Amino acid sequence: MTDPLVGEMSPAEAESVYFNEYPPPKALPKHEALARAFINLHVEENRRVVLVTSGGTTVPLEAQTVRFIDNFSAGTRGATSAELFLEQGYAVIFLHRQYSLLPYSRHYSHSTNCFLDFMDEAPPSSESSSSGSDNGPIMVRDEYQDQMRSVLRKYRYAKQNNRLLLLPFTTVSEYMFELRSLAQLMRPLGANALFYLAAAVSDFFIPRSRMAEHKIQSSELPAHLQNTNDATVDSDEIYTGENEEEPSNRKKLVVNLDPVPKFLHRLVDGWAPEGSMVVSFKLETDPSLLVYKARTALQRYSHHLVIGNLLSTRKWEVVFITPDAPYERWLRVPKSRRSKSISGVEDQVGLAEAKKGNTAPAEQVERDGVLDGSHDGIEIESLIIPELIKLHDKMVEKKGQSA
Ligand code: 9Z3
Repeated sequence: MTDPLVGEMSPAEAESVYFNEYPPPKALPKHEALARAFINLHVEENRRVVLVTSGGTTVPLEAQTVRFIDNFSAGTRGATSAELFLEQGYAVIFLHRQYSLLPYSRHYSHSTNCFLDFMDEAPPSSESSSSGSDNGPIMVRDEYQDQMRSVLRKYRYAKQNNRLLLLPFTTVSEYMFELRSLAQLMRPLGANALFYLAAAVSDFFIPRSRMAEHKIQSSELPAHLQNTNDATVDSDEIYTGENEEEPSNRKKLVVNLDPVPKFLHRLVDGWAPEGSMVVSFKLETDPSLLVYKARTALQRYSHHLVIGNLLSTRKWEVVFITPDAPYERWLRVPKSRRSKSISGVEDQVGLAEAKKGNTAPAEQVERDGVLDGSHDGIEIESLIIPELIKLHDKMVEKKGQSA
C-alpha cells in the first residue's frame, strides 16, 4: 500500500523516507572516495567541475532482478556534452548508466561500424616474413586515421590530467544515492560547480517493501512452493488472470508504482553547493507540452536553466528556458548541417516522429532564428555547451562581485 502521507510530506521528509527504504549501492563508498580525491584536486587548482548525468535509470521489479522497467536514453547527450566541457577546461564527473555511451569511446562503441571495422592488418614486415611469421601489426585504417588521432589525443589528455571521472549506476535508487553524495562532496567548489542533469530519470519506482525478492512467476506454483517465492508480493500486484476463452494457469502481472520524490528540490535547496549552477533537462514527446512543462519545472525548483527537448527532434533542436530574459530560446542545427551518420534504433524513433511533423512550431524557427555551426554534420551539443558556459560565466562573475 502506498503511504497516503507521502504526497503531503516536505521534500526533506520524502527524501529521508526514500533513502531509508534502500540500502546504499555497494559501490557508493568507493565512488565517494574517488570523487572526493577528484574534487579536492580541482578545488586546489581552482578549476570548474561539472557533474554530467547521462543515460536512463532502471526500476527493478524484483530485488534479485531479472526484469526491470527502463527509461529511454542512449547517453549521447551526456557523453557528447562531457567532451565539450572538457575542451572548455572543465573537469567532468560523468555519472552514467552502466554500458551507455561514454565520452570519446562513444565514437567507436555503439556505431553501426563495429570497432573492428576501423582496423586492418598491415602486411608482414620483411623481418617478420624472413623469420617465417605472417603476422603484421594491427593498424587503424587510413580513412579513420585523422579522426581517431584527434579523439585519442583528447582522451589521453583527459585521462593523464585527471579531468574525467567515470562513475556508473543502473537503478533509479543507485542514481539518487550517487547524486546526493556527489552533490554534497562538491560543496567546497561553490560557484565553480555545475550540475548538468541529462540522465533520463524514472518518475516512478517500486518501494523496497513491496518488491518481490525472487523472480516473479508467470504460472501457478504448487502450494508447497508458493510462500517462499511470492512472499513479498502483494496480492494486488500480481494475481491470477483467468482468461475465460483460454483457461490456463498463467498469471497476469499488475505493476503498481509510487512516484519518486522530486529530488531536484533537494538538490537545489539542500545538497548542492551554495552559488552553484543547476541545469536540468525536460524530455517530452508531445510538442504542445514541452515549453509549459519545462517552465513549470523551472518555477517549481527555482534552479537556473531547464533545457527542453522532444524525443523525436532532440538531436537538432532544444529550448533553453531561463528565469531571466529571453526566458525561451530555441537552439537549432540547420537542416543542411544535421549529422548524416544517423544510426541505431533510438534514431529510427526520432526520424519516424520527425517525418510525422512532430517537431516544434515553425513560427518559432522564424522568430528565434538558428544558431549556426561551422562545418557539416554538427552535433547540437556544440551549440548547447557554449551557450550554457556563458550563463555559468555570468553566475560565477556575479558571485565574485558579491563575495
Ligand atoms: C533528456 O531530456 C536528454 O536530453 C535525453 C538525451 C535523455 C533526451 P540521449 O541520451 O537522449 O542523447 O539519447 N533527459 C531527460 C532528463 C529527465 O528525465 N528529466 C526529468 C523530467 O523530464 C526531470 S530531471 O521530468
